Amino acid sequence: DSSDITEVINFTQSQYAKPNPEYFGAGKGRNVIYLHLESMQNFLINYNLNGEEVTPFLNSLTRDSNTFYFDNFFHQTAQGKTADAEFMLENSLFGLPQGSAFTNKGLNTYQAAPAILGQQGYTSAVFHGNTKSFWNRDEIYKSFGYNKFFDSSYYDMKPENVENYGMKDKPFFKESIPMLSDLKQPFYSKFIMLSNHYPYPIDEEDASIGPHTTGDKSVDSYFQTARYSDEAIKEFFDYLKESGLYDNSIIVMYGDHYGISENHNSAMETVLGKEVTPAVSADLQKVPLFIHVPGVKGGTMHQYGGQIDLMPTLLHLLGIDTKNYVQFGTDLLSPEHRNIVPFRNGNFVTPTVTSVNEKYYDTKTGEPLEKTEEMQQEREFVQQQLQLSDRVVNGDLLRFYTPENFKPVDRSNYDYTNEDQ
Ligand code: GP9
Ligand code: MN
Repeated sequence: DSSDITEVINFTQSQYAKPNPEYFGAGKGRNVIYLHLESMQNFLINYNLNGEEVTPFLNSLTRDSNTFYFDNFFHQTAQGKTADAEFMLENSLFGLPQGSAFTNKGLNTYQAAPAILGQQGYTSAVFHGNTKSFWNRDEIYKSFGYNKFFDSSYYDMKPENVENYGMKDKPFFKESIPMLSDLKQPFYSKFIMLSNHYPYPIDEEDASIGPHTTGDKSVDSYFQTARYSDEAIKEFFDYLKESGLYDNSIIVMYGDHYGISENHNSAMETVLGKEVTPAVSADLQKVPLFIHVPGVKGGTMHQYGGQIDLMPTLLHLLGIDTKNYVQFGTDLLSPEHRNIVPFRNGNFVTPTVTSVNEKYYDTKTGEPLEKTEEMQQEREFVQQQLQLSDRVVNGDLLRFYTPENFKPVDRSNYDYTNEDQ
């Protein structure tokens, strides 16, 4: 009931990290373009396979003068995989410990980014080359206030354009550009990629590097599909530059979750050339995060954070203070950002401590550590954060709280029927 939401608000208010004046509003009024980098893990960045870069374009962005590259950024997903990643970045709420909030909590009240920005004059849209009901997207996007959802019915799904779950990334981006250009600006948009998805099948003509040689089939081809996706992103950037959108858009790229599960640890030992200890395994949950902001000097950022932190980071760049919203993450660019990354199972990582199944390791060396009082407090903080987030989602508690200057979303205003079908 409403006393539960009071406890939540007290917690999130006490965690609030106020914006860094250097970056607050630095991207005000810009379009937002999210690229959901399917299954992209951070170890691919600057990885060398037989003397070749796997992701040369993403690698080049680590050196781009208007791009932040975060090299200690983690996915925090559980069973909901892609859907959990989306849920966190639209709401700064954690996904559920079991199942997926997308599937089970689609009708809840949310104060999601598309709705917040919609009330500031933004048009919002998702682009994805799979059928709209997958992960219950066509329902929960209404609760988030997404104006448009371009699913596979908007794309030419001829056999040569399709692989695995849907559109291949290259034709997907190519066909998306006219639809993106038609949106009223400023827009808030998200492109959910697909080609780099387990078990990483790839047509021979799309493979521009050879497979890895671990002997584990899906691990080996992962490098080829990642290269294909990297090339597709480069092409997309070229389209954005040609259309003039590039100079007026914040582009955020994030890996959604691991691509290689723990079932493939022995192949990963070959890939990394070292043993996959518990601390290395936690480190493997790093995913790339890039934020391109026109006119803002970027660089490689070492703060520790996760997907829960993306929404406040973005809103602050757009000049929207998050203080009155119920958000469990904090702005990565704020000096008050808390360098602790909770995983959905209660494990966590800080710059010094990695906690796995109630054992503790040195984050830098992987050596076991004696548990201290501080570690215990961090563990309790993580538990509390996860539990309070779950209470919000399971109890649909945002029904009981409407932030100042926010109008609740009316789901009946949204409909994703493709009129041309
Ligand atoms: C499906 C796609 C994949 O539409 O987004 O979801 P995942 O299997 O990665 O959760
Ligand atoms: Mn995914």
